[in-house]
Amino acid sequence: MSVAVVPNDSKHNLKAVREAYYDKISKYDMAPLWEVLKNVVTKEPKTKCTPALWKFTDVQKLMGEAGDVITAEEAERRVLVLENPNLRGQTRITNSLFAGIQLIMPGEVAPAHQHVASAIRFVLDGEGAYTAVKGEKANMSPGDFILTPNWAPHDHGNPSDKPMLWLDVLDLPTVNHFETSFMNHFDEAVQATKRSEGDSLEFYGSGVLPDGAEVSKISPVINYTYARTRPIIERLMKAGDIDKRHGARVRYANPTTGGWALPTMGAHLALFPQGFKGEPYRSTDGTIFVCAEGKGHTKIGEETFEWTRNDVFVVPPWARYSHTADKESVLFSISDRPMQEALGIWREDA
Ligand code: GTQ
Ligand code: FE2
Repeated sequence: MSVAVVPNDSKHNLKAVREAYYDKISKYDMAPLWEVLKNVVTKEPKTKCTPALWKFTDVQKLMGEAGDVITAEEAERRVLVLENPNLRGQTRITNSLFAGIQLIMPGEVAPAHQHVASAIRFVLDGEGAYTAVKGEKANMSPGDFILTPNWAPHDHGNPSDKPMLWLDVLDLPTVNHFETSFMNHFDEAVQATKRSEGDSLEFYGSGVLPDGAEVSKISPVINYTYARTRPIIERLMKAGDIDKRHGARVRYANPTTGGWALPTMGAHLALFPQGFKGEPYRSTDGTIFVCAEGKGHTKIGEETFEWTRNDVFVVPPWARYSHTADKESVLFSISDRPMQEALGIWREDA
């Protein structure tokens, strides 16, 4: 060891000695943990994500203009990314999830491809466009929750006479965090479908399973339709099964395991009676909400966000929030909770 000459232990000298030492170790690609320890092992979750809300009136207008700027075929996917205001340029709504609004005009096709990132669609507006997933066509209606799991071939088409708009949520930032992205295009823009519309929901979502059904982390149900799910939250509410924070809420489940529908993203649908004043809640999973019906507001930290049909908003990890419903309202929500649970790092503060 070299003999560092420290004539007196004045603060100034100590600082100079340390700086010199840091410069020296830097040449060996090393750095002193003690200078950054408090930033990397924080007492509580630290997030770069900020609360934000996107009004559907704005989305609809701006998306309509996107239809004039580019075709779905040219764009491959005509999507406007909902970028968290504190994560601009990073193509994400939270640190782990991507969200975007997709538009497909009458007669258009978004060609078949597959990728490692899993996607979900939550249908906002229009009627009669479809997404085809692993050989099953899912005709889209508002409120439908549609899965496009990891590596599932998928294409979208709109044979209807109305524009079709939906929310996409993908685990892209996480897949890219792990640097594990692959993707593939198919020669045929539109995949051949082997199953009838709604087969997967009937086969797997009816309390029975086809004999010998494989148990998988990925739900075999392609489309959890609003027509099937909405009456269930209505019954829950009528039965008085209303959580003080979350309302009358169901979890979209994988019928082969009872777990989440996908290993990376978990979703719920909640009904609030008119006048519902939710108690505050927080959890470590930053959560994306969509108002499927009604009108209300959500207090996130010190800010209040007013929402109505098809507005999208995001709650950062560990931010305290509470919902209030002016009318009977339905909120869809999705987060990275299954990933956090799989890693044993998910926490809530009830
Ligand atoms: O619809 O296949 O928003 O691959 C981003 C990537 C949608 C899609 C997105 C995609 C898609
Ligand atoms: Fe895709």
